[in-house]
Amino acid sequence: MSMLSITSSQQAIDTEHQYGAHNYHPLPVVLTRGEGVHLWDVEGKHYFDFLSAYSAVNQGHCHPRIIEALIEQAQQLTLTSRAFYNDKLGIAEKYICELFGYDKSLFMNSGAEAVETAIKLARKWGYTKKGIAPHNAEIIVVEHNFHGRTTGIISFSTDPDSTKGFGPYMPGYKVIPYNDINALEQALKENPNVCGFLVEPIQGEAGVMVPDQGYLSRAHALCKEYNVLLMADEIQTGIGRTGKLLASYYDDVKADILILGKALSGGVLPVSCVLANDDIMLCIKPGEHGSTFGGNPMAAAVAIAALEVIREENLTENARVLGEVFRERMERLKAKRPELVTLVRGRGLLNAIVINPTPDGRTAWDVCVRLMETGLLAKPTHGDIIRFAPPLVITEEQLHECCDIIENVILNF
Ligand code: IF1
Repeated sequence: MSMLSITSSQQAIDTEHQYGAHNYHPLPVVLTRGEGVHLWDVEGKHYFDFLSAYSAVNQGHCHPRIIEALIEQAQQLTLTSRAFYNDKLGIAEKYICELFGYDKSLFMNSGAEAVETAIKLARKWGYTKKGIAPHNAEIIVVEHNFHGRTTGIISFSTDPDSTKGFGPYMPGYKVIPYNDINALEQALKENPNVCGFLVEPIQGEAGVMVPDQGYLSRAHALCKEYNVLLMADEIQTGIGRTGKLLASYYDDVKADILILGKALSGGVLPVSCVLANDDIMLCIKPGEHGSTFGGNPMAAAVAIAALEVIREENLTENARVLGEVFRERMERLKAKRPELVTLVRGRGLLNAIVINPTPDGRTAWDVCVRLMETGLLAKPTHGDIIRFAPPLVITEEQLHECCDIIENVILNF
């Protein structure tokens, strides 16, 4: 069997169309190389990456420190399974526990796996520590949540595209409005079987929905009052993306269960992690949870390097400062085309603009196609929202160059 070689973008698109599931509708661009904020397609055309693989590439594409850690470990030991110890996992566990201030960590692979782990952990804690009757634990979630795509997680999604046709659904969830502290209090008051409140500190997929200042801290206070675990899904908002190491820190909140993924590996391989203190984490006993690749030595080595890069290159602070610059530029652009750009919102370098469809029916998708044609890659979410999330290594000069591209497209749209 001869190895196919891709020599044109169209050939790649056609090959994927024939042999790949049609579970995505990508922008028609075929990337072959990435470095920092830069991407190049098969024909050699350059793009600025303004999606960062949904905030998995905070450290920039192919960061040399992370790639070096990957290569070095890959030539030594890649996988032992957890049937045995390896000499890297303990180092990564200690590093991440001390960085985020928890007693224990549990490494998994995908973000969804980490969310499922957190759900099992909260339920286990509910039964063994809170005394909830078996099989009666409830977890409160919010409207427009996105926590992954397993059948368990979509059971509490409010997005028909994520749920329809995939039933039956897992019971044990209560959906309330986001950013509505009264709704949370009501849900906690009326149900003694609640073990957890699972929430994104800023909703990414919903369109970078930033809650009121104090929402998360008041939610945490209510969770404490009703003996319920606050479970922060920081898979997209964490690791410097929003201008603080965790978006929870905007409210000075330290969640009872912290869920990380994506940039935990700098986009090099799937690494996720759940953090909690002993009274929660030790509710899961040996043999009760795990995965083949979870906590493998390569993931451990890459995770340490990915977190060190965030700290040593001050990427969180860069995200905070340049996020202000970006939103200021977008607000000025909105003032020039208020009928097209109706809203700008975000924190750090997780931002979004809302695009009003034009009278002739052109939408955010068409804006993103124009951006692609002019060398910047971003993708719309939910039809009218364009998320802008460049790697946190972006310089102010590059940011202004990208804002010029966005401005040029919008003003001529
Ligand atoms: C896709 C969305 C973003 C996440 C949060 C858990 C997960 C994600 C807050 C699950 C993953 C990814 C999934 C990816 C696109 C992207 C996404 F559009 F799907 F919703 F970012 F907003 N919690 N988000 O954002 O992590 O299992 O994917 O590692 O499904 O196309 P995962």
